[in-house]
Amino acid sequence: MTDQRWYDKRVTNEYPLQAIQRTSIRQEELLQSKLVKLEQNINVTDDTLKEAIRNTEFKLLSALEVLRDDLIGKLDNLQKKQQANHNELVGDRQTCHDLQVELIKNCTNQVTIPTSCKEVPTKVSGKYTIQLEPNRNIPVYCEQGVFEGGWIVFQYRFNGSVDFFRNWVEYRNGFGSLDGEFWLGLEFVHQVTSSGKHELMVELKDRQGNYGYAHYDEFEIGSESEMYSLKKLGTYDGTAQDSLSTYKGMEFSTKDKDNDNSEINCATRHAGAWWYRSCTSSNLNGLYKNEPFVRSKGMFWYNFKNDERDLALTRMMIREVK
Ligand SMILES: [Ca+2]
Repeated sequence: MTDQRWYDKRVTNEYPLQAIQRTSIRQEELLQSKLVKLEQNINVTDDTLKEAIRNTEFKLLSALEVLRDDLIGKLDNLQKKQQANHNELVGDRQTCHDLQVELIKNCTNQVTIPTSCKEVPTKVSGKYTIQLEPNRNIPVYCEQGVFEGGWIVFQYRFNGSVDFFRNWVEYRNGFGSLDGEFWLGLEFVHQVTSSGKHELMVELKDRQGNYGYAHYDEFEIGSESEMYSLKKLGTYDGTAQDSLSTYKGMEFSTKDKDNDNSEINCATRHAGAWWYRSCTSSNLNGLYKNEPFVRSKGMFWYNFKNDERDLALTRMMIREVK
């Protein structure tokens, strides 16, 4: 073989190798380049993902903050409302308490019971409750229309519907009805008249319609142990004349308790109950409509017409003097 031929052959043999090498290098470079791009892409994707996560986190945090602020705001409002409700409740309680106090005050004022007919604020005659002493209330009939009113009526007779010929206990405790005829009771009259100065008014009407009154500016009867004596009787004035002063100091007598000065039983004789001496010129608790007429047994006030005529109406009442 010639040299030229060897050379050609060598060149011919070597060229494909180099070409392969170059191709390989290019491919490697290409691959490298793709790898780099891939890495870059991965990095970009990674950054994008991280960015997205950060954004999401930020949005979530922002949303949570908004939610938290909203909740805090709502809670705050709720607390304010609760406080307002509480304040309102406290206010309502106070109002309720004030109303209660006012109500109790009004009730107390309303149930303030007069201690006498004179303390009754109206001018209307009728039944009232008066307070003799704390926690002791007594129903009475108050006469408010005559002699300037304020009178406690303790004896009233006008139609004979109630029997007045009764015993000591009944005269002590009282009988009849405040709606009709009645005797209020010696014990009551004693307690009232001994509690302070009182005056006495006696009203009469005969069967001819003649009216008269006897007024005494002081009146008091003693206790039961004093036999409800006519302890004090002041000065008389009036139109019926005086038929009572004679008996001042006398004890009260009933048919079953003879305290008079007579040998006989004056209460039985006069069919009544009174401060008999021996016996009497007045008998307002005698028989009503004394028929058939029996002398001295009816209701009479002798000095009214100077006889023992039957009376059609009698009323005895007391009033405190201040
Ligand atoms: Ca006697």
